[in-house]
Amino acid sequence: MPKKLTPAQIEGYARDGYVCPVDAFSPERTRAWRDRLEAFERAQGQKLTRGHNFKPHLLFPWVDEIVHSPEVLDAVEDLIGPDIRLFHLSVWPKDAGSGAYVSWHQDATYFALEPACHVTAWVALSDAPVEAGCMEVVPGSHKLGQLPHAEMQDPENLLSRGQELAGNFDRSQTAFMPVKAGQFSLHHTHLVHNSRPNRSNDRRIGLGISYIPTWARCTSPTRVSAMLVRGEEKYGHFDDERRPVQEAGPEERAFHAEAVDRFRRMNTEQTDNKVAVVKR
Ligand SMILES: O=C(O)CCC(=O)C(=O)O
Repeated sequence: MPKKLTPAQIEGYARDGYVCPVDAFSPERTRAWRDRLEAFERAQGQKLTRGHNFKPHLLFPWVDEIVHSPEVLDAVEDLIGPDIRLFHLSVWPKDAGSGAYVSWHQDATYFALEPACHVTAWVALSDAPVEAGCMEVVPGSHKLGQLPHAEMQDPENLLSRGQELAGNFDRSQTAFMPVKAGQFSLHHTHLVHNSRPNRSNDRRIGLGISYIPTWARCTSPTRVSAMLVRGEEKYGHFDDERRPVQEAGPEERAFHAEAVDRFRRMNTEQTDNKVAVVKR
């Protein structure tokens, strides 16, 4: 018996590689989280964007609340079972009218997960309609397995390595995944997807939370950390992550820096799926 998703949504995920939208949080609760994020950015004098957007669940108790929430985890459990680790989390902000975009890619490309079974819950902290550059996907492409990627050196591309699907991949049949603040979408790690620049009047902000079953492992030489968020741990494939207590306190910052460093090292060790580096 599924905990949150309908049988049709579970079938849709198996067939198409995504589910969208799923209701989760009230507009008020979601707005309060956005306000916390933007207050932190103002205090730091820096926006959480490319280069500063990894693993905020280790810094902010309010992000910890989202990643442990039954509203999200019940749906994730319906897809990958009851024993769940949070493998990675990126904040995806696009200012209104900016050129920021995300190139066509598959999430699995630099994750070294065996098997490639992770699911990303993209939780909207602001409305993300089509004009704001919500995600766009190629339905069913998750069945193709890992495809080769090139790396594009383009500062507007929010992907940390500028990775982009190589070759002439057929993108004539795509679907958008618009979500309202407080809703989320789910997508498979091999689903081909991108997102275009934000042409709306508001900032578009989402948290891409990547969950894995605890039995999945990371094959990279660098051992990475991942947070047990539900169920039991029997495998020891990851080092545990510390839950934040104080907002961006000294212990939180130190743990976060070490975890991000290890994650980036693991990332750069993945060269198998890369075909070229291209300047734009
Ligand atoms: O936020 C976006 O536009 C892209 C997010 C993404 O690529 C992901 O969550 O895997």
